[in-house]
Amino acid sequence: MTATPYATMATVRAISGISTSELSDDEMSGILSLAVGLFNSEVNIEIGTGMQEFEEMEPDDDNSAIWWTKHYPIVDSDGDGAITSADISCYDAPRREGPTSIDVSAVTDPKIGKVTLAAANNGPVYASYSYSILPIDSQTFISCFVFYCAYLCWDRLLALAESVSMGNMSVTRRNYFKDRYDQMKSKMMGSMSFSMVNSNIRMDSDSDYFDDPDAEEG
Ligand SMILES: [Ca+2]
Repeated sequence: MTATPYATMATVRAISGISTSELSDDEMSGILSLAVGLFNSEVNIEIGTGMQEFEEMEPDDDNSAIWWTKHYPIVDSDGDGAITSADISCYDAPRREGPTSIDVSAVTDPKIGKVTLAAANNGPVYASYSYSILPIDSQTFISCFVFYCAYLCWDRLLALAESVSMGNMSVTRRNYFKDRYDQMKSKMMGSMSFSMVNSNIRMDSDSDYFDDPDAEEG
């Protein structure tokens, strides 16, 4: 695997400055696979991932095999590093009515909640899945994930030689990307609060609320 749902290995190498001689592609790809699951659970705990169970899906206007989730982006809920049909379950009825599973062909576009069933279906269709409250293609989200990957990769490298001694002098190497990740996460949380406030109230041109200078940034 050279790509995660959120960023490519090339991006992580470019930001972290870690070459293939320090961490091979195989080693880095193992860390990135793990990073997706860990990052999702961090986002889940600290920022907010919602879970829907047996939510009624919306039909597509043109294609009866295509159904749409009401919440999106759909996330990688089984933590295997990819968003696939394994990350959503579809049924022909709500739970209380003893539903039967409907086969899913693909999560065609997780960012907009587009799902393709294995066969045409006249509905209704119900779905259980997890989604992110944050837009997973926003620059802040992607940057946060890339810094998280860089942090994990550098942890792996520094674990081999975190402190170097020469005679009486000892030099400790520090994982700078942990700080960058924490900063970006704070920024992401700040922008989420902003969008939640923004979606719940009507803006007033006289209001100075949105000029609040300490909204985030660290
Ligand atoms: Ca998955």
